[in-house]
Amino acid sequence: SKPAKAVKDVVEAAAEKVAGVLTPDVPGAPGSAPPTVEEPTTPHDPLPPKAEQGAPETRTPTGAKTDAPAIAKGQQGAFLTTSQGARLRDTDHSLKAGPRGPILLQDHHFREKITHFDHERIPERVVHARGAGAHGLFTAYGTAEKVTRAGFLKKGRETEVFVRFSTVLGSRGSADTVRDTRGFATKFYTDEGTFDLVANNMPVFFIQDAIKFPDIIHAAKPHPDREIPQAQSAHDTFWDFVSLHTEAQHHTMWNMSDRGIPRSYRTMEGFGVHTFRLVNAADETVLVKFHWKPKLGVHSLTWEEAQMLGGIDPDFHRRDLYDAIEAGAYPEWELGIQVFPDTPEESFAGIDLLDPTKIVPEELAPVQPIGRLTLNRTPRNFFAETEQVAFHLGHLPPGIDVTNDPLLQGRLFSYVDTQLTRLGGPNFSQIPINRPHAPVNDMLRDGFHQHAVHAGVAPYRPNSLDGGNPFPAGDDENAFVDVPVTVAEAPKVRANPVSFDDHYSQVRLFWLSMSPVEKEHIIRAYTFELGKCYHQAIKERQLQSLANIDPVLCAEVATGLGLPAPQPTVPLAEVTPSPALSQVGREWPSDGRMVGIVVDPDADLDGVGEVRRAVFAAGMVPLLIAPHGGLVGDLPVQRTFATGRSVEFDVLLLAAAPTPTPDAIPARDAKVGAADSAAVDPRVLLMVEECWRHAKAIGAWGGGVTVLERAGVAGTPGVVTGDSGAEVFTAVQQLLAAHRVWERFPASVA
Ligand code: HDE
Repeated sequence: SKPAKAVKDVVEAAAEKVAGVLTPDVPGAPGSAPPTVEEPTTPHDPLPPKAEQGAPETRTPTGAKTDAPAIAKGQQGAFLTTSQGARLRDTDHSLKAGPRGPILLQDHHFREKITHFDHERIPERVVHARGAGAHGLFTAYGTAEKVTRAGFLKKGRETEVFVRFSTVLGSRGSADTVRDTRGFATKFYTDEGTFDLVANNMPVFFIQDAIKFPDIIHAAKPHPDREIPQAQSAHDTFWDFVSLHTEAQHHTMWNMSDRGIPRSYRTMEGFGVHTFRLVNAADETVLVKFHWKPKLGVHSLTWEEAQMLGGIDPDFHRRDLYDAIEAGAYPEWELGIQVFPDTPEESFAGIDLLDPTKIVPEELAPVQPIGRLTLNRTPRNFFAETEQVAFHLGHLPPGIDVTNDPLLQGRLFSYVDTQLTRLGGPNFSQIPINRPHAPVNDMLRDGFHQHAVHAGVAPYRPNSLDGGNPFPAGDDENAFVDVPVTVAEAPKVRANPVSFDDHYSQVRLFWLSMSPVEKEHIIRAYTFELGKCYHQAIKERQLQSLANIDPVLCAEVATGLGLPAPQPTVPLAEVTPSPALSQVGREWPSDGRMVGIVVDPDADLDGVGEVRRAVFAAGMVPLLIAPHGGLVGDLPVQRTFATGRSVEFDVLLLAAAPTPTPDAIPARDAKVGAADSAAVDPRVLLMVEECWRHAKAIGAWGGGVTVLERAGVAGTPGVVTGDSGAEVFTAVQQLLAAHRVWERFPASVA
């Protein structure tokens, strides 16, 4: 037929055209000679060495040095496009068969948009799911040079870091201020390979052997049937486990202490927990424990503040970290090491250094500062950085090695393994936040989410085809050192050393190192948590552990629970308290603190302005609290009586006695709307009451003095008045050195 002939003509014409394009000397082209296949008889010339092998970028796109616009922005250009770069006319309506018809399968934009959204979430971390991260810089003092060859610890060296703080038990969306251990994981992007110091804010752990980790976590996570309680240890399964598995008692007491409810990530210490082994240039070794010491001091919330914040501001710690960094108040820590001789016993002053339930008191082995960490940049994208960052204890540069601590050994397996599920495969080190800043020259290939376009044909050793590359580093080429530690000839066993059997002496040491007010908090925490348990046998069993730690502690908690206090079943340990463990009774710096200032248009606004300037000059943050937003006089208001609550301030200053506004909730004794000119806004009274109860310094001048009187706190400890704001601020600043007005907390134990 005619159409069939037309098709034939078109096909023939096209074939001619193609034949013309293909030149005859191209093998296989029409008219070319048949190819000859020769077996190679001589080796190829080796390919030139390839240091990088087209491996992943060695800089993180979020690092300061790569702020190229294309990377800095998620989007490029003005117009909305598909993921393939085709511009889109409409992203608000799906493609339908008529305005009232069903959506067409054909709508590629709809499907791409919804499919991508459907897969936006990855599994949260099995522990430490809730976290906050920040970038920073580590500067070495050089004081560790004698004990380690690690280049980033040489004097003056600066290394970029990323830190992720976290709680342990809660899900990604849980509250920040729950009673829990905090993670403090630091990635040092050193030029000799990444070093991850995956630490906690407590120096001991619940278990001595990694094989028990699923047990403690299953016990502490919400109950499997109802999935409650969230982010808490105050429930039966947790106390069931720790009362049966008494090596957990030391860590448990740290959690019950004020360390379990930090004031801020900025006011937490960090601890590597395990003992590590450092190797110097002469291959000499020492054993060390890592410590982070916060510049702002070690501070905690009160339990009531922590509970209130869970509702008022569940993001309290995350917000605090980001606000501080973005305001230029960069949080700082000193990294320090306790150094011990590397003897075959691996112990110091009778303390087994391989037992992660034990500390070495700082009084016996001082923490020697080796460098300073400054956090100076918040993440640009939470998911890309904070969520996708992957830490691993085995990320070690030359000069830092591990020990046989059985908890550490197990962690060396777990951290890579968990990323396979969480980050979807073995190439997670190519994710920008995880990319080393040192050149990468591995022979790892392919796998899910492979982003590198590796060159070369021989990712194996030995090879001749890639010129023998890459080569193992020789003795003088700074390779990682596996210290050839002698492993004692011993039978293969599932057992612990005998020294691991002491579960109580260091808990007693911790308890006896606390000030009376800290002891009181510990008693209340145990009483609260056990009071939340339903099973009598669990409470009784935990009381038995407390009896073995200290009879006074046990008796106080037993009274609170309405149970008899048992007698100890082990002799009480003779211990020397370690004052370094206490947060009370020391002089702390006051910078970084939040100063709430209650004002209204009748306040002494010149005085308030002066105080604001003084607060800034002292490195603290002034927050004006007023009946309404906007300005009071020419001063900017940060909080209103509706948005501000006492819990975010370390100090409360009152420059006015604001009368109630119509939106005020009636307080017990306030007559809202009454013609009582002395009536103070009940929310301001509540603020004063709460600050007083939480032992915070309170100051007032001018109209503010009336509020103190109405709240009934005038003249009590830590409540100051004066003729001017400046005078009052100076007085409260002095009170801040103790963090809180501790004498307001009654302590029943000495
Ligand atoms: Fe972890 N831990 N852990 N841990 N850990 C994880 O790794 C694990 C332990 C710590 O912000 C997981 O990537 C085992 C001690 C921090 O991303 C997982 C054992 C210390 C973080 C894991 C321990 C820590 C983790 C979950 C017992 C303090 C958060 C997600 C042997 C020194 C890191 C992940 C971040 C996270 C395993 C005990 C600190 C499952 C098996 C002791 C700060 O791999």
